[in-house]
Amino acid sequence: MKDPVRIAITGGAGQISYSLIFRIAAGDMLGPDQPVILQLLEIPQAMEALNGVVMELNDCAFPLVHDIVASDDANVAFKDADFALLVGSRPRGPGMERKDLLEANAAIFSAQGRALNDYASRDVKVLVVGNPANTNALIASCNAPDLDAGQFTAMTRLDHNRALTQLAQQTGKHVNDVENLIIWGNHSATQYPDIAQCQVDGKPALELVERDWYENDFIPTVQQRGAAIIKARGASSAASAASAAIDHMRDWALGCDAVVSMAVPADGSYGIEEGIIYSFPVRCQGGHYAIVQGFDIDAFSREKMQATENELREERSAVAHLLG
Ligand code: NAX
Repeated sequence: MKDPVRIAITGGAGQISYSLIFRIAAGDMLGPDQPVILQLLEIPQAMEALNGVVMELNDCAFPLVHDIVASDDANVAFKDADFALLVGSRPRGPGMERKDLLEANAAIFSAQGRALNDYASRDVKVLVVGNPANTNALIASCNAPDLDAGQFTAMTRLDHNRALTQLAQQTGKHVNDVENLIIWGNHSATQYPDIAQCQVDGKPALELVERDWYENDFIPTVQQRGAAIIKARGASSAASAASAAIDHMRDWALGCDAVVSMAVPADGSYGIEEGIIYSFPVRCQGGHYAIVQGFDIDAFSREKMQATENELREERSAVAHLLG
Protein backbone atom coordinates (compact mmCIF):
# COMPACT_ATOMS: atom_id res chain seq x y z
CA MET A 1 0.00 0.00 0.00
CA LYS A 2 1.11 3.56 -0.70
CA ASP A 3 1.50 6.19 2.02
CA PRO A 4 -1.75 8.09 2.66
CA VAL A 5 -2.26 11.46 1.00
CA ARG A 6 -4.07 14.35 2.67
CA ILE A 7 -7.19 15.68 1.00
CA ALA A 8 -8.74 18.89 2.30
CA ILE A 9 -12.40 19.55 1.45
CA THR A 10 -14.17 22.76 2.42
CA GLY A 11 -17.92 23.01 2.87
CA GLY A 12 -17.80 19.47 4.22
CA ALA A 13 -21.37 19.57 5.54
CA GLY A 14 -22.86 20.86 2.26
CA GLN A 15 -24.77 18.94 -0.38
CA ILE A 16 -21.94 18.50 -2.92
CA SER A 17 -19.66 17.21 -0.19
CA TYR A 18 -22.26 14.68 0.87
CA SER A 19 -21.55 12.88 -2.39
CA LEU A 20 -17.95 14.00 -2.95
CA ILE A 21 -16.37 12.92 0.33
CA PHE A 22 -17.84 9.42 0.22
CA ARG A 23 -16.69 8.84 -3.35
CA ILE A 24 -13.19 10.05 -2.54
CA ALA A 25 -13.18 7.78 0.51
CA ALA A 26 -14.19 4.86 -1.72
CA GLY A 27 -11.16 5.46 -3.97
CA ASP A 28 -12.90 7.02 -6.96
CA MET A 29 -10.52 9.99 -7.15
CA LEU A 30 -7.06 8.52 -6.64
CA GLY A 31 -7.63 4.83 -7.15
CA PRO A 32 -8.23 1.74 -5.05
CA ASP A 33 -4.63 1.51 -3.83
CA GLN A 34 -4.27 5.07 -2.48
CA PRO A 35 -5.09 5.55 1.22
CA VAL A 36 -6.39 8.98 2.18
CA ILE A 37 -6.60 11.26 5.19
CA LEU A 38 -9.71 13.45 4.93
CA GLN A 39 -9.38 16.98 6.33
CA LEU A 40 -12.80 18.63 6.38
CA LEU A 41 -13.42 22.35 6.89
CA GLU A 42 -16.68 24.01 7.86
CA ILE A 43 -17.87 27.23 9.42
CA PRO A 44 -18.53 27.04 13.20
CA GLN A 45 -22.35 26.98 12.75
CA ALA A 46 -22.09 23.84 10.59
CA MET A 47 -19.69 21.85 12.77
CA GLU A 48 -22.46 19.76 14.28
CA ALA A 49 -23.70 18.79 10.83
CA LEU A 50 -20.11 18.06 9.80
CA ASN A 51 -19.79 15.81 12.82
CA GLY A 52 -22.78 13.86 11.50
CA VAL A 53 -20.95 13.42 8.17
CA VAL A 54 -17.88 12.16 10.03
CA MET A 55 -20.05 9.68 11.96
CA GLU A 56 -21.40 8.33 8.68
CA LEU A 57 -17.92 8.13 7.18
CA ASN A 58 -16.84 6.11 10.19
CA ASP A 59 -19.88 3.89 9.77
CA CYS A 60 -18.78 3.06 6.21
CA ALA A 61 -15.52 1.53 7.53
CA PHE A 62 -13.79 2.52 4.28
CA PRO A 63 -10.55 0.50 3.92
CA LEU A 64 -8.74 3.47 2.31
CA VAL A 65 -9.54 6.05 4.99
CA HIS A 66 -6.66 6.35 7.45
CA ASP A 67 -7.86 9.36 9.40
CA ILE A 68 -10.51 12.08 9.39
CA VAL A 69 -9.92 15.60 10.65
CA ALA A 70 -12.92 17.94 11.05
CA SER A 71 -12.21 21.57 11.85
CA ASP A 72 -13.48 25.14 11.55
CA ASP A 73 -9.88 26.37 11.29
CA ALA A 74 -8.47 26.56 7.75
CA ASN A 75 -4.92 26.31 9.08
CA VAL A 76 -5.77 22.89 10.54
CA ALA A 77 -7.79 21.65 7.56
CA PHE A 78 -5.13 22.64 5.01
CA LYS A 79 -2.13 21.39 7.04
CA ASP A 80 0.12 19.42 4.69
CA ALA A 81 -2.77 18.97 2.25
CA ASP A 82 -1.75 17.34 -1.04
CA PHE A 83 -5.13 18.12 -2.59
CA ALA A 84 -7.58 20.88 -1.66
CA LEU A 85 -11.13 20.93 -2.97
CA LEU A 86 -12.63 24.30 -2.10
CA VAL A 87 -16.35 23.62 -2.27
CA GLY A 88 -17.71 25.79 0.54
CA SER A 89 -18.71 29.31 -0.36
CA ARG A 90 -21.23 31.96 0.50
CA PRO A 91 -24.53 31.51 -1.37
CA ARG A 92 -26.39 34.52 -2.69
CA GLY A 93 -28.72 35.76 0.06
CA PRO A 94 -31.96 37.77 -0.30
CA GLY A 95 -31.32 41.19 -1.81
CA MET A 96 -27.64 40.45 -2.35
CA GLU A 97 -26.18 42.04 -5.48
CA ARG A 98 -23.67 40.16 -7.62
CA LYS A 99 -20.99 42.54 -6.35
CA ASP A 100 -21.85 41.72 -2.71
CA LEU A 101 -21.60 38.02 -3.52
CA LEU A 102 -18.19 38.50 -5.14
CA GLU A 103 -16.99 40.47 -2.12
CA ALA A 104 -18.31 37.99 0.46
CA ASN A 105 -16.57 35.15 -1.33
CA ALA A 106 -13.44 37.16 -1.93
CA ALA A 107 -13.05 37.48 1.83
CA ILE A 108 -13.38 33.69 2.27
CA PHE A 109 -11.04 32.78 -0.58
CA SER A 110 -8.35 35.29 0.30
CA ALA A 111 -8.19 33.83 3.83
CA GLN A 112 -8.14 30.29 2.46
CA GLY A 113 -5.41 31.23 -0.04
CA ARG A 114 -3.28 32.50 2.83
CA ALA A 115 -3.88 29.33 4.83
CA LEU A 116 -2.91 27.16 1.85
CA ASN A 117 0.17 29.28 1.35
CA ASP A 118 1.26 28.86 4.96
CA TYR A 119 0.21 25.28 5.74
CA ALA A 120 -0.45 23.10 2.69
CA SER A 121 2.03 20.79 0.97
CA ARG A 122 4.27 22.73 -1.44
CA ASP A 123 2.84 20.55 -4.23
CA VAL A 124 -0.80 21.01 -3.31
CA LYS A 125 -3.27 20.79 -6.17
CA VAL A 126 -6.20 23.15 -5.60
CA LEU A 127 -9.63 22.90 -7.23
CA VAL A 128 -12.19 25.63 -6.57
CA VAL A 129 -15.80 24.51 -6.97
CA GLY A 130 -17.51 27.22 -4.87
CA ASN A 131 -18.94 30.02 -6.99
CA PRO A 132 -17.93 32.33 -8.54
CA ALA A 133 -15.37 29.58 -9.01
CA ASN A 134 -12.92 31.14 -11.49
CA THR A 135 -12.59 34.40 -9.60
CA ASN A 136 -12.49 32.67 -6.22
CA ALA A 137 -9.57 30.60 -7.51
CA LEU A 138 -7.82 33.75 -8.70
CA ILE A 139 -8.24 35.37 -5.28
CA ALA A 140 -6.93 32.29 -3.47
CA SER A 141 -3.95 32.11 -5.81
CA CYS A 142 -3.11 35.81 -5.43
CA ASN A 143 -3.07 35.33 -1.67
CA ALA A 144 -0.69 32.39 -1.89
CA PRO A 145 2.52 33.96 -3.21
CA ASP A 146 4.71 31.01 -2.18
CA LEU A 147 2.74 28.58 -4.31
CA ASP A 148 2.77 28.49 -8.09
CA ALA A 149 -0.29 30.13 -9.66
CA GLY A 150 -0.69 27.01 -11.79
CA GLN A 151 -1.55 25.03 -8.66
CA PHE A 152 -4.90 26.87 -8.52
CA THR A 153 -7.66 25.71 -10.84
CA ALA A 154 -11.44 26.09 -11.03
CA MET A 155 -14.08 23.63 -12.13
CA THR A 156 -15.66 23.67 -15.58
CA ARG A 157 -15.65 19.88 -15.82
CA LEU A 158 -19.33 19.71 -14.95
CA ASP A 159 -20.07 21.98 -17.92
CA HIS A 160 -17.78 19.78 -20.05
CA ASN A 161 -19.56 16.60 -18.97
CA ARG A 162 -22.98 18.18 -19.52
CA ALA A 163 -21.93 19.19 -23.04
CA LEU A 164 -20.56 15.72 -23.83
CA THR A 165 -23.91 14.15 -23.03
CA GLN A 166 -25.96 16.73 -24.94
CA LEU A 167 -23.87 16.16 -28.07
CA ALA A 168 -23.76 12.37 -27.69
CA GLN A 169 -27.56 12.23 -27.32
CA GLN A 170 -28.15 14.51 -30.30
CA THR A 171 -25.91 12.39 -32.55
CA GLY A 172 -27.12 9.05 -31.21
CA LYS A 173 -23.62 8.14 -30.00
CA HIS A 174 -21.98 7.52 -26.64
CA VAL A 175 -20.05 10.12 -24.65
CA ASN A 176 -16.96 7.94 -25.16
CA ASP A 177 -17.21 8.67 -28.90
CA VAL A 178 -16.88 12.46 -28.42
CA GLU A 179 -13.41 14.02 -28.69
CA ASN A 180 -12.02 17.54 -28.42
CA LEU A 181 -15.05 19.25 -26.94
CA ILE A 182 -14.05 22.45 -25.17
CA ILE A 183 -15.56 24.70 -22.52
CA TRP A 184 -13.96 28.14 -22.79
CA GLY A 185 -13.99 30.83 -20.13
CA ASN A 186 -16.04 31.32 -17.01
CA HIS A 187 -18.16 28.80 -15.12
CA SER A 188 -21.22 30.97 -15.66
CA ALA A 189 -23.85 31.60 -18.28
CA THR A 190 -21.23 33.31 -20.50
CA GLN A 191 -19.17 30.11 -20.84
CA TYR A 192 -18.67 28.95 -24.42
CA PRO A 193 -19.22 25.24 -25.05
CA ASP A 194 -17.41 24.78 -28.36
CA ILE A 195 -17.83 21.84 -30.73
CA ALA A 196 -16.12 23.44 -33.73
CA GLN A 197 -13.08 21.16 -33.36
CA CYS A 198 -14.97 18.25 -31.97
CA GLN A 199 -15.32 14.80 -33.52
CA VAL A 200 -18.02 12.26 -32.78
CA ASP A 201 -17.03 8.73 -33.66
CA GLY A 202 -14.26 10.21 -35.84
CA LYS A 203 -16.55 12.59 -37.80
CA PRO A 204 -16.61 16.39 -37.42
CA ALA A 205 -19.42 17.21 -34.97
CA LEU A 206 -20.60 20.20 -37.00
CA GLU A 207 -21.28 17.91 -39.96
CA LEU A 208 -23.52 15.74 -37.77
CA VAL A 209 -25.74 18.42 -36.22
CA GLU A 210 -27.63 21.42 -37.59
CA ARG A 211 -25.92 24.78 -37.08
CA ASP A 212 -29.21 26.08 -35.67
CA TRP A 213 -29.24 23.31 -33.02
CA TYR A 214 -25.64 24.11 -32.09
CA GLU A 215 -26.15 27.86 -31.70
CA ASN A 216 -29.71 28.05 -30.38
CA ASP A 217 -30.18 24.83 -28.45
CA PHE A 218 -26.90 23.19 -27.45
CA ILE A 219 -25.03 26.31 -26.30
CA PRO A 220 -27.88 27.77 -24.17
CA THR A 221 -28.78 24.33 -22.79
CA VAL A 222 -25.24 23.81 -21.48
CA GLN A 223 -24.99 27.40 -20.25
CA GLN A 224 -28.33 27.19 -18.40
CA ARG A 225 -28.12 23.59 -17.20
CA GLY A 226 -27.50 24.57 -13.58
CA ALA A 227 -30.74 26.58 -13.51
CA ALA A 228 -32.65 23.72 -15.20
CA ILE A 229 -31.46 21.29 -12.50
CA ILE A 230 -32.58 23.69 -9.76
CA LYS A 231 -36.00 23.97 -11.42
CA ALA A 232 -36.40 20.20 -11.72
CA ARG A 233 -34.85 19.06 -8.47
CA GLY A 234 -35.59 22.01 -6.22
CA ALA A 235 -31.90 22.07 -5.33
CA SER A 236 -28.71 22.75 -7.22
CA SER A 237 -26.53 20.11 -8.89
CA ALA A 238 -24.79 18.07 -6.24
CA ALA A 239 -23.92 14.49 -7.23
CA SER A 240 -23.00 15.58 -10.76
CA ALA A 241 -20.86 18.43 -9.40
CA ALA A 242 -19.11 15.99 -7.07
CA SER A 243 -18.54 13.58 -9.95
CA ALA A 244 -17.02 16.35 -12.07
CA ALA A 245 -14.73 17.41 -9.21
CA ILE A 246 -13.51 13.82 -8.97
CA ASP A 247 -12.95 13.68 -12.74
CA HIS A 248 -10.98 16.95 -12.63
CA MET A 249 -8.70 15.89 -9.77
CA ARG A 250 -8.28 12.29 -10.95
CA ASP A 251 -7.20 13.38 -14.43
CA TRP A 252 -4.85 16.05 -13.05
CA ALA A 253 -3.25 13.65 -10.58
CA LEU A 254 -3.22 10.43 -12.59
CA GLY A 255 -3.34 11.69 -16.20
CA CYS A 256 -5.75 10.98 -19.03
CA ASP A 257 -5.58 10.68 -22.81
CA ALA A 258 -8.61 12.81 -23.63
CA VAL A 259 -8.75 16.58 -24.01
CA VAL A 260 -10.74 17.90 -21.05
CA SER A 261 -11.71 21.38 -19.85
CA MET A 262 -10.12 22.98 -16.80
CA ALA A 263 -10.15 26.61 -15.69
CA VAL A 264 -6.48 27.48 -15.22
CA PRO A 265 -4.40 30.68 -15.19
CA ALA A 266 -4.47 32.27 -18.64
CA ASP A 267 -0.97 32.43 -20.13
CA GLY A 268 -1.65 34.16 -23.44
CA SER A 269 -2.80 30.95 -25.19
CA TYR A 270 -5.54 31.61 -27.75
CA GLY A 271 -5.12 35.36 -27.18
CA ILE A 272 -6.57 35.22 -23.66
CA GLU A 273 -4.44 37.59 -21.65
CA GLU A 274 -2.87 36.72 -18.32
CA GLY A 275 -4.48 37.75 -15.03
CA ILE A 276 -7.63 35.62 -15.02
CA ILE A 277 -8.49 31.96 -14.51
CA TYR A 278 -10.09 30.84 -17.76
CA SER A 279 -11.31 27.45 -18.93
CA PHE A 280 -9.15 25.93 -21.68
CA PRO A 281 -8.75 22.55 -23.35
CA VAL A 282 -6.04 20.68 -21.45
CA ARG A 283 -4.26 17.35 -21.44
CA CYS A 284 -2.97 15.88 -18.19
CA GLN A 285 0.07 13.71 -17.72
CA GLY A 286 2.47 12.94 -14.88
CA GLY A 287 0.62 15.13 -12.36
CA HIS A 288 0.62 18.18 -14.66
CA TYR A 289 -1.82 19.77 -17.05
CA ALA A 290 -0.95 21.60 -20.26
CA ILE A 291 -3.20 23.80 -22.38
CA VAL A 292 -3.69 22.08 -25.74
CA GLN A 293 -2.49 24.42 -28.48
CA GLY A 294 -3.34 24.71 -32.14
CA PHE A 295 -7.13 24.56 -32.35
CA ASP A 296 -8.46 26.92 -35.05
CA ILE A 297 -10.68 29.70 -33.74
CA ASP A 298 -13.23 31.13 -36.17
CA ALA A 299 -15.02 34.49 -35.83
CA PHE A 300 -18.06 32.96 -34.09
CA SER A 301 -15.86 31.28 -31.47
CA ARG A 302 -13.69 34.35 -31.02
CA GLU A 303 -16.68 36.52 -30.17
CA LYS A 304 -17.96 34.02 -27.61
CA MET A 305 -14.51 33.54 -26.08
CA GLN A 306 -14.13 37.30 -25.81
CA ALA A 307 -17.51 37.75 -24.08
CA THR A 308 -16.66 35.28 -21.33
CA GLU A 309 -13.16 36.77 -20.99
CA ASN A 310 -14.74 40.20 -20.55
CA GLU A 311 -16.97 38.89 -17.76
CA LEU A 312 -13.96 37.42 -15.95
CA ARG A 313 -12.13 40.74 -16.26
CA GLU A 314 -15.14 42.53 -14.76
CA GLU A 315 -15.25 40.06 -11.86
CA ARG A 316 -11.55 40.62 -11.33
CA SER A 317 -11.99 44.40 -11.23
CA ALA A 318 -14.75 44.07 -8.62
CA VAL A 319 -12.36 42.33 -6.21
CA ALA A 320 -9.10 43.99 -7.29
CA HIS A 321 -8.48 45.30 -3.76
CA LEU A 322 -8.38 41.72 -2.42
CA LEU A 323 -5.92 40.32 -4.91
CA GLY A 324 -3.00 40.55 -2.47
P1 NAX B 1 -24.22 24.03 0.23
O1 NAX B 1 -24.77 25.35 0.63
O2 NAX B 1 -25.06 22.80 0.37
O3 NAX B 1 -22.87 23.76 1.03
C1 NAX B 1 -21.88 24.71 1.16
C2 NAX B 1 -21.21 24.48 2.48
O4 NAX B 1 -20.10 25.34 2.57
C3 NAX B 1 -22.12 24.78 3.68
O5 NAX B 1 -22.16 23.65 4.54
C4 NAX B 1 -21.45 25.97 4.34
O6 NAX B 1 -21.58 25.95 5.76
C5 NAX B 1 -20.01 25.78 3.90
N1 NAX B 1 -19.19 27.00 3.95
C6 NAX B 1 -19.57 28.28 3.73
N2 NAX B 1 -18.54 29.11 3.92
C7 NAX B 1 -17.49 28.34 4.27
C8 NAX B 1 -16.15 28.63 4.63
N3 NAX B 1 -15.71 29.88 4.68
N4 NAX B 1 -15.33 27.61 4.94
C9 NAX B 1 -15.79 26.35 4.92
N5 NAX B 1 -17.06 26.00 4.60
C10 NAX B 1 -17.89 26.99 4.28
O7 NAX B 1 -23.73 24.21 -1.27
P2 NAX B 1 -23.37 23.10 -2.36
O8 NAX B 1 -24.59 22.74 -3.10
O9 NAX B 1 -22.56 22.03 -1.73
O10 NAX B 1 -22.48 23.97 -3.37
C11 NAX B 1 -21.23 24.48 -2.97
C12 NAX B 1 -20.73 25.49 -4.01
O11 NAX B 1 -20.54 24.87 -5.26
C13 NAX B 1 -21.68 26.64 -4.26
O12 NAX B 1 -20.92 27.84 -4.32
C14 NAX B 1 -22.23 26.35 -5.64
O13 NAX B 1 -22.64 27.52 -6.31
C15 NAX B 1 -21.02 25.72 -6.27
N6 NAX B 1 -21.24 24.94 -7.50
C16 NAX B 1 -20.26 24.97 -8.44
C17 NAX B 1 -20.32 24.22 -9.58
C18 NAX B 1 -19.23 24.25 -10.60
O14 NAX B 1 -19.40 23.61 -11.64
N7 NAX B 1 -18.11 24.95 -10.42
C19 NAX B 1 -21.53 23.39 -9.86
C20 NAX B 1 -22.31 23.02 -8.65
C21 NAX B 1 -22.44 24.14 -7.64
O15 NAX B 1 -23.48 24.99 -8.04
